[in-house]
Amino acid sequence: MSDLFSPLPCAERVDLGVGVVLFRKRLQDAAPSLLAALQPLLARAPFRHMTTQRGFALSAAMTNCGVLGWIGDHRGYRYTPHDPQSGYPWPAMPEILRSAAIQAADDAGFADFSPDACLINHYAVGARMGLHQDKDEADFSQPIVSFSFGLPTLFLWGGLARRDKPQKFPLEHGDVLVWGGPARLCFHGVSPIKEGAHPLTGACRLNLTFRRAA
Ligand code: MD6
Ligand code: FE
Repeated sequence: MSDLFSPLPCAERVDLGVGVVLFRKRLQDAAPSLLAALQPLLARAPFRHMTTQRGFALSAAMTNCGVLGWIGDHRGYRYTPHDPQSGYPWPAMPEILRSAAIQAADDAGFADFSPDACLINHYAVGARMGLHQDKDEADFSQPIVSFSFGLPTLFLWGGLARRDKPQKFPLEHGDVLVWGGPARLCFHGVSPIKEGAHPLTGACRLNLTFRRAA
């Protein structure tokens, strides 16, 4: 494996609970290469605002890469093999991203992670994501691996019931969060992005979540 992903001296592992591991700044050095790998696929499958079943637009703009992509429309949330906007298959998951996700899962204690979907979220200033569970995947035995780039946010981390009061911790540029096992169905969300500009992404936060959907 390339030493692009070797831990930085300032990188830090934080065990936030059973099945939840934060690797702070893990991707800081690799970020320019990882973000460059996104550019060609964003040209083919641009960011767009998905909607809830009732027709409300989500505030983060989204797209996907991988064999399957997550969508939301009047029929609800689900995974599809094709981008409904173009009719073409979602762009392939770049190997540099896939291998970084698998390595992070492995380091967190989830061997054999085999992602077939990567949801890419674009948060402009003010965008947020309400508390939700990731439950549209077929296989909850595999974790979710989340990469954060650009502007920071306060991540909301709740429990297995919606009423459980969420904790808040920052997710910053280069952070990796791995989420699985008994925590796989925990509620979580993203606080509104505060104004700012990041040298690599500009005035936005980007989040990639790798999943085993099928
Ligand atoms: C985000 N992430 O951080 C949205 N889900 O922008 C998620 O919803 C998420 O980061 C499951 C596991 C990790 C995540
Ligand atoms: Fe989620």
